[in-house]
Amino acid sequence: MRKFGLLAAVGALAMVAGAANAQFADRTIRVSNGVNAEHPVGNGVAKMTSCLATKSGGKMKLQAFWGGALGGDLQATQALRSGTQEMVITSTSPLVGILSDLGVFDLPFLFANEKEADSILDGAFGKFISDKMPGVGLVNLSYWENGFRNLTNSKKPVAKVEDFPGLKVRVMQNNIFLDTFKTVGANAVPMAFQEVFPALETKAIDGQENPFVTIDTSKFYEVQKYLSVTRHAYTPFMVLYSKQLYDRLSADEQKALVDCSAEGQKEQRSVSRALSDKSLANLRARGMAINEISAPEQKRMRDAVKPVYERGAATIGKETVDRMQAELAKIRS
Ligand code: KDG
Repeated sequence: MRKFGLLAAVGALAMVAGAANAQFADRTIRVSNGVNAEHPVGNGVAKMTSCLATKSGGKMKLQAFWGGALGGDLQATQALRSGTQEMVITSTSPLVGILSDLGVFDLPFLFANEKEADSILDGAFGKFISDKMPGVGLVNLSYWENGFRNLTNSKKPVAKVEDFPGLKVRVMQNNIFLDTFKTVGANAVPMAFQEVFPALETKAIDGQENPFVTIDTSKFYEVQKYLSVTRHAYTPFMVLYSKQLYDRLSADEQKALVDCSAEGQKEQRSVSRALSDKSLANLRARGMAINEISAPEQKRMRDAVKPVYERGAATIGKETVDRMQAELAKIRS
């Protein structure tokens, strides 16, 4: 036993010494997000924080700001580009004004399931998009999961295409989402995430769309009656770092950020998927009227929004859309 204890002590010393030899400076890294700390992004940030502490000997710390405290996704991302903030975990959708290719992820009914999403994001296509980020002043450390989006509203169940007209639905500030909801006849209203709850509460809008986990942790059940399981889009999160601040880090610090964001990704996706069914059950328990969409009606919805792909390619870029379609065809073959 004594020998084992001695070995463990030597191992721990080596690890601390290893961290001490590596180039790490004392840093507090501000990271913001639009959701609340209870969202699985909180689990991912906690994992990333402990990973950085281990790798840097306690020198690299994350300071998390929740609920859009440092501004919405787009505003925080612009702060990264100007070098006034280190990190943001943001949906890709509000960033299409910075890099229009990101709109590819917003194409309606693009992914069938999380497995496809992971294969695309963690494979060649995800790298193709990440490689474009330094050109707009950003470094994508990894993709985390926002998830499959579903429609909520305060007026009626939505079970078929004909139920959308007349609904005032908030969407992210994104041309593809605007086109999708306008194409099915809804009155689509672009809005930053932080404005959604008050707008629902005052009935300035009838509905919004988000994954179950976000609807649950943002307490939309307090101001929404109907939940329709549309799964109309899958939104990734990007774990973005300011390129100008990233370039000032040592190679060891950069590697620690990339490796620990990958650790955070595993944790965040796992918690997001484990929590999704629990969130749906909680939304039901909170009194939401929940309806599925029948297979024939799902097909009618998909057919109705097919023109969004062609119109979207004009802004996303045909090469990017074609590359995505080719990658998906490979995965599905
Ligand atoms: O920061 C990320 C959140 O804002 C995220 O929930 C964005 O899905 C989103 C929405 O609907 O704006």
